[in-house]
Amino acid sequence: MSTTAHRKAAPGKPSCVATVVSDPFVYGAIVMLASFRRENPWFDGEVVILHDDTYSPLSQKNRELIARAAPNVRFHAVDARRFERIFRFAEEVVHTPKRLRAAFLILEAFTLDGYERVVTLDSDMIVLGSLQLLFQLEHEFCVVRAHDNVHDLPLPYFNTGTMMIRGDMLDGDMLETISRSLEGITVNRDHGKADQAVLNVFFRDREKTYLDSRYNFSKRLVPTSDADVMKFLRERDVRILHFLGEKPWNLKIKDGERDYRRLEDLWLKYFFTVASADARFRFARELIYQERLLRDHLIDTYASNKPKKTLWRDLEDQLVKRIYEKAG
Ligand SMILES: [Mn+2]
Repeated sequence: MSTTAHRKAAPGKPSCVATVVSDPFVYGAIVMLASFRRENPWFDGEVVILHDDTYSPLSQKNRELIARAAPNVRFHAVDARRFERIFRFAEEVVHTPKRLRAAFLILEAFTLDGYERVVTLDSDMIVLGSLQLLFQLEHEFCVVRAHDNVHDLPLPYFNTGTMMIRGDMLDGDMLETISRSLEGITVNRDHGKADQAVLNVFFRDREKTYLDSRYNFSKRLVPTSDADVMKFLRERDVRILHFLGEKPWNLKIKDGERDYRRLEDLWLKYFFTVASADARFRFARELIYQERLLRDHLIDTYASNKPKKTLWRDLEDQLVKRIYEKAG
């Protein structure tokens, strides 16, 4: 038995929660971390915040806000050079746009072998109940299947919003292992984009255990007709609500989704209950900034008769550019 393997088997190694946070996701992270803490007061492990100055920058101010939502927090800067081959695969084979590179940083969670297990959660989630099960299961890799909400059918791939990683799947060399496994691979099925595509390819022939959908419940599965969304979620014992697609802390610029206002109200209510005065102030300023950007673009578009599609693209570009500018 190698020393690494021996260290792995040693009892008493702690568990952690890991998540990727960049500046635009800080409001989401505050809600996710505060709700996790509220529903899981028994958890005394660390929260590992994965970030990177190039692809997922996190300002000092935002780190302070996060530390307030999760006291036992550790900021872990990722070495993005180790992701080069994964980026290349994603961009050339599954055609993931470059701007989604931040999403890949969650793969770093597989390398955190100083822990007995790592539970990863997206920062666009609200934790609504106990996640104790995720800290008890003895499998090596657990995820929730993606769901086709149009046909109400489970899909043949998983969503990476909630993952439980332990045993052999938790290894300092996992980025190398994943990179190597992608060489020469072609993809003939849609697994989604970014980290999700990469992990679904990697786990194609590897063992995985599916968790009940309550541990990663898509907002798209909540009917808009239901008057009381909280009642709907409670009846299904939903433990994690996932805001896939458009985020509740962003103004809706695309209008491309159905109306999730009631679910977003839930998120807003949560945010204003748990966030510090400082975070609430910054959030208000952020909304004003977005509003102004949207207004200026609307005026510009209608004055010049640009198509609506151009408006969305310009707005997205500008928001993304702002994220990168902050890094420099
Ligand atoms: Mn997500």
